[in-house]
Amino acid sequence: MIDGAKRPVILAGHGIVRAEASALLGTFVEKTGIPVASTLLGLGGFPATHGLALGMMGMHGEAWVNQAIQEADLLVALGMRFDDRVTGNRETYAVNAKKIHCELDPAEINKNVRVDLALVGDVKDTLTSLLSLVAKTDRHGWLDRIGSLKGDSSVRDIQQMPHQDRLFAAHVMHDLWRITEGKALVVSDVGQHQMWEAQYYKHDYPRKLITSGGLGTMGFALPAAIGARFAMPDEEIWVVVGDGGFQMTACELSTAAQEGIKLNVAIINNGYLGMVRQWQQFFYDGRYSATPLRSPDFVKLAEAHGLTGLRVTKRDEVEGAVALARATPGVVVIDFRVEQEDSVYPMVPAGADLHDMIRRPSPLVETAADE
Ligand SMILES: Cc1ncc(C[n+]2csc(CCOP(=O)(O)OP(=O)(O)O)c2C)c(N)n1
Repeated sequence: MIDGAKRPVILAGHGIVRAEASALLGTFVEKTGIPVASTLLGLGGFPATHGLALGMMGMHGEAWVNQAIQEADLLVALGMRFDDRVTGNRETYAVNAKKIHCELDPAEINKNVRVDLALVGDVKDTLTSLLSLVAKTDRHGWLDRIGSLKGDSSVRDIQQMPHQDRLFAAHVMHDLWRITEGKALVVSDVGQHQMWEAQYYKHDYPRKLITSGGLGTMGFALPAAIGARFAMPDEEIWVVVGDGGFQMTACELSTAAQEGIKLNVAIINNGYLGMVRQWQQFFYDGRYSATPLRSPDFVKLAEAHGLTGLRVTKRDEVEGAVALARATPGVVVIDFRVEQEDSVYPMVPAGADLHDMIRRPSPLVETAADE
């Protein structure tokens, strides 16, 4: 099936990371020439900057990734479970593709999506066996096709925006990735900031992203990062968290202060329970019910714990604040005051066909809160 496919896509999930199968996946991809789409929890399982890395799939995946999946004639699913954030409408999901599901848990087979072939077992063992069987293949035509899709839909890239006096969350994540050279361990919470992190912090290494996936537990990031610090004393660790989620476990600043540990906390402060606000904007005629959010002064809150607090309101302040945070011992909390009503694009509405994406309006300024 793999050798005969004309338009194959690998779907790499958390199983790749958990099975320590990243290097093996790299070898498999080099041999078969098959491009790789990742789930949220699969990020870093295959290097994001590799030429055959497509990016994240699903609800907030890149448009071209979802289009490639819909055009594929074969999906090779590795340690992932076809959850609803990945498939959208299951009736119209990748209908042209045969599906091979390599998965440890037999209960996942045919649970969400019917597959043509199931290989149950540790994905590392499965890949090892497959590697000697598959042929080295040139897939230029298919890769060119995906490249042309990418050309169509990369308009959502906001990095080139002229507004230096304003701050978009995407700017913060991009700059954080650039300044830390993609090497930090990022612990993200749940919401828009989690998706922007996934889109703009390019993870080239496994186990460098810790995030609450299926359970989506707000308040996860700060305590999880404290745990990560004890497990990884020498890593550079960044918490990426919304103003809502941060307030759910902000008391753990005391724990971090008491233990005297080093952490950097990037609060993506948009003054809303942003992901819910976005759904209210898109699907409930902009009725913002219980999503506007009042927060304490996060700089003073950090200082009240004897920690360092910084505030950033413009893009040209990001670099200096990140550098200061990296150089300062103890916990540093940065209150990034980002655009309040920005949304995560593209978005496949829940249960919709992967083609039915909501894209970033153009020109971009239409989305700004103060326009
Ligand atoms: C404990 C908990 N309560 C509620 C939710 C539902 N929920 C998902 S995202 C979100 C909003 C998150 O807001 P914020 O932390 O400010 O982050 P933003 O989306 O603005 O980046 C909510 C309420 C959840 N995932 N977890």
